[in-house]
Amino acid sequence: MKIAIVCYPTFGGSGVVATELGIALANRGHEIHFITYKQPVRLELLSNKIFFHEVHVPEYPLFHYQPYELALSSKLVDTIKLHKIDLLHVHYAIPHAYAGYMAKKMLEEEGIYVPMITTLHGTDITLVGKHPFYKPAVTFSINQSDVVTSVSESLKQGTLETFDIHGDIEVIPNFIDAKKYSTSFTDCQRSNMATEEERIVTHISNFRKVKRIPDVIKIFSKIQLEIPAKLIMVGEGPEKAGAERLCDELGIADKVIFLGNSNEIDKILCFSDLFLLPSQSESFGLAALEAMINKVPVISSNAGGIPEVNTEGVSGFLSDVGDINDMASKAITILKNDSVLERFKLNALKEAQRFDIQKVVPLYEEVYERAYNSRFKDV
Ligand code: GMT
Repeated sequence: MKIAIVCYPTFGGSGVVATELGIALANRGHEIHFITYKQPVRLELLSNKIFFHEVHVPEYPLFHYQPYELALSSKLVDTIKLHKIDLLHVHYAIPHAYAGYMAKKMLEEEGIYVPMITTLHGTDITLVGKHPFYKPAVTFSINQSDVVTSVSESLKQGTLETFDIHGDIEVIPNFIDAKKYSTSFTDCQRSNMATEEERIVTHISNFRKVKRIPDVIKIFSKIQLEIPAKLIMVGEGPEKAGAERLCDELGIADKVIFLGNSNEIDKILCFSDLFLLPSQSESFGLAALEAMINKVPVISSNAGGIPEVNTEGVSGFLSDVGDINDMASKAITILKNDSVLERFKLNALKEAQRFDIQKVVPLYEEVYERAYNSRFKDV
């Protein structure tokens, strides 16, 4: 099939999922066209099955806000016509489903029917999408999608509770390529980061408020009082400067390493002993899954879809949002004993294998087949 994928090209989870999905589909013989404003960060290899089409938004002084949706929908129309695309898969409802709907309508004027699959990722629903300023447009574009998928059961329920949705929402979870991790690094370069007796605790995110970055720092601050440890903070975002200040205030700046955005997540997770994800809300928690496949147990909040990924007492522990004492004491339980840590590490890997790409990508293919075949009855 020829599939157009619209996503955010940044380090955010939805862009990562869309990119990895596109690469996996190309490996299974599909022709994939990414349409976005920048080459997606994880899309390193352009093959003869993968194409990237950049959306340009010309600057015009009259506009206070440059109309990205307009440029995206025009680009979709041109690309779909030129490459005879069979279907459109948009990741993140805002504004992609909206622009996708406009493109569909423009194409229908020319007798071309392209089904649209919309995948809901989380903040497009839980944070941004439900804002009254966006809600009618988001509801409309979800309802106009031919198939809607969500990355967790929790996000599906949240969407049905928040919006007036007419059709079904299918849950297709985030996934991970377990094969990629089956040969573990022999040299994790752990010694660059910590001494032998120190445990390494890691957090990876885009440092937005929803990630509760101060909780990460405070949890670690309690851990390091009991166990020699280092904290590795990976990512960039609005909460980073405050986090650095908090480390100074707590007197732990020498134990916390801020690495910024990284394309070497697997190497970092390779030497990590524990992953912290105390988010306020999290539709799935792809970062936790990436940790787990790298044998890193997870201490997380029990928000949103995280319990569907991190299994209590098996791959890690879950606490109520903001309960940093509980999270710290559970982290210490895992970290203080070598054999306990080893057990959690192996369990984390086993739990992550539930989401292997080989199991999940065919679910998207089934959806594509169904949407594609429905075009005859819908026109
Ligand atoms: O978590 C983020 O801030 C990035 C965000 C995104 O939309 O790119 O991630 C969301 O989508 C991921 C992929 O489906 C999920 O694994 C994340 O849990 C979800 N983030 C939130 O719900 C906060």
